[in-house]
Amino acid sequence: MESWGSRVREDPTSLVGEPASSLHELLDEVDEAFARSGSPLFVEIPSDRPVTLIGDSHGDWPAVSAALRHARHGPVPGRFVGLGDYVDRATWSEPDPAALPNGSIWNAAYLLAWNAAAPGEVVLLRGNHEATRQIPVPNPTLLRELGRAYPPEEASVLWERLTRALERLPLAARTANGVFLAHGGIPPADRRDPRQWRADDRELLEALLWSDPEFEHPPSRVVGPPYGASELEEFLQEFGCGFMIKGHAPWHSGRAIYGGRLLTLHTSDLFSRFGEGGVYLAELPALPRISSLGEVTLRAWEHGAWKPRAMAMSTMPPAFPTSAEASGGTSSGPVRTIQ
Ligand SMILES: [Mn+2]
Repeated sequence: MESWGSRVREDPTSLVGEPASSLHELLDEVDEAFARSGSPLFVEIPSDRPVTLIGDSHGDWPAVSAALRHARHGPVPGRFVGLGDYVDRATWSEPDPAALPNGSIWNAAYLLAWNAAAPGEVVLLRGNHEATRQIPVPNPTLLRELGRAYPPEEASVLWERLTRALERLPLAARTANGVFLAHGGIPPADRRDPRQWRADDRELLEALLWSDPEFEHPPSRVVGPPYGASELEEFLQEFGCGFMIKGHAPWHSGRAIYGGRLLTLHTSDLFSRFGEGGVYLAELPALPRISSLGEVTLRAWEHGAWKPRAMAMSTMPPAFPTSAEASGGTSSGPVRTIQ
């Protein structure tokens, strides 16, 4: 019989209604793949093929599987990178969602199955929702979703296994053509050499998985140091990169900030009304060097297709709006469009 890994890679909903043993079998394959790869904290991604990137998906397996199919169409499959936050927040509805029930489980299983089968082609970075045991997130839903899909005594065992797998994902990546990739921010100034990174370094986890650019730092976020334009610029130069692509902050999804050095993506119906509005992916061309975001194709999921979308580019980083400005409905600063 076909393995659960290959069935799930074919159809993310294969596990729906199946016993817990099916997910356990899939997680066996995932664990074997992690044992082979050694779970590095940092990944260098070749630029011999185009790279498709997705941002926070939070259980939206229809968008994720459509993005992965887009990345891998054609005779030579392109590479695919997830920027973290695959689980939790599957819906705003409580307690039983109207859409995407248990989406976190099927999304995580789908992505982990692909990563296990094609580790060099499907790369998954860790988001803050994949590190909830080190740094808790408010109102995680994965355990509740497992409790809805499986008997209670199975749900906690599966949560432990799934969480352990997600905790083995790398913290950041760099493409050979000079793009830095992480879920939230950049490493602290004294941790710029990934060979020195440690899995239990909480300050490093906060900076990479939780931090936001300072001018859009929301007052509610309490973890991770905000970073400024010059700090990012200095880091990118030191790191041999032209710009950074990340997820994490839905309020500027689809928008480039800091003079075109930082693009944020969200790939989830749940957050599609935030930022520039849309379910996004970005494509890096297979060039020896990408020096600007102008060479990156941004696409939004519209009527069953990934349509090219002009990238909004905020040129002047404004101060985070005061409550008076925010209530006056001022926008986040001058925006221009690059083609
Ligand atoms: Mn996040």
